[in-house]
Amino acid sequence: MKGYEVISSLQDHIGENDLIVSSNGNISREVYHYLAKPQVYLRGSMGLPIGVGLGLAVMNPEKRVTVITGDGNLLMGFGSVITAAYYKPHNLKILILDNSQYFTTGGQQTVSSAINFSKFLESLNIDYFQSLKASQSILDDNLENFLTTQGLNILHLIIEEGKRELANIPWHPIKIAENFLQRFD
Ligand SMILES: Cc1ncc(C[n+]2csc(CCOP(=O)(O)OP(=O)(O)O)c2C)c(N)n1
Repeated sequence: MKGYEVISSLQDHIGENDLIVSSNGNISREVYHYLAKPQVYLRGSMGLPIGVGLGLAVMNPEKRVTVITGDGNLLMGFGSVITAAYYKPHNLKILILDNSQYFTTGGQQTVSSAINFSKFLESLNIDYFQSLKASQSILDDNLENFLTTQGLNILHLIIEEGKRELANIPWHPIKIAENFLQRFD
């Protein structure tokens, strides 16, 4: 299953109360094209989505914040997983879309396969954690639990390569922020 298929499946599970933060590159493009707008589409620097999502979750306890991150972004900002685990906001969900590569920049291999996610996250006492190969039945069985279980939740999904021809987000980062902030009016 491809990342954009996972992302478009999320649309059936989210509403006005959901804030989405997506990692830069292809994943932000997919979130822009396949989920309700506006969300926080990170562009430019890698490594930031979990830190941004943690801040949003802490400041907006009545909202549900879902971070959608590639494995490359996760690896670049791994410290933020530990910070999130320390504060354990009840409303933060982290969806890792792991294609074992930096797809956006041409498919260079990442080292995500070096991580034993279960063992690593066990030490952090994450409230909900699953590591699975993405498929429709896996999503049917796990997505709702992942999103609705109270606590800091992590769903690690192995995915196939995404769509290369997706158009870039037509909004400058300042416009992305302005559009997103209108949701708080
Ligand atoms: C700090 C930094 N280094 C490198 C890049 C170039 N770059 C943009 S997207 C990307 C790959 C992101 O990988 P991943 O998060 O796994 O998502 P995927 O592209 O596989 O969907 C890279 C290397 C960048 N934007 N920022």
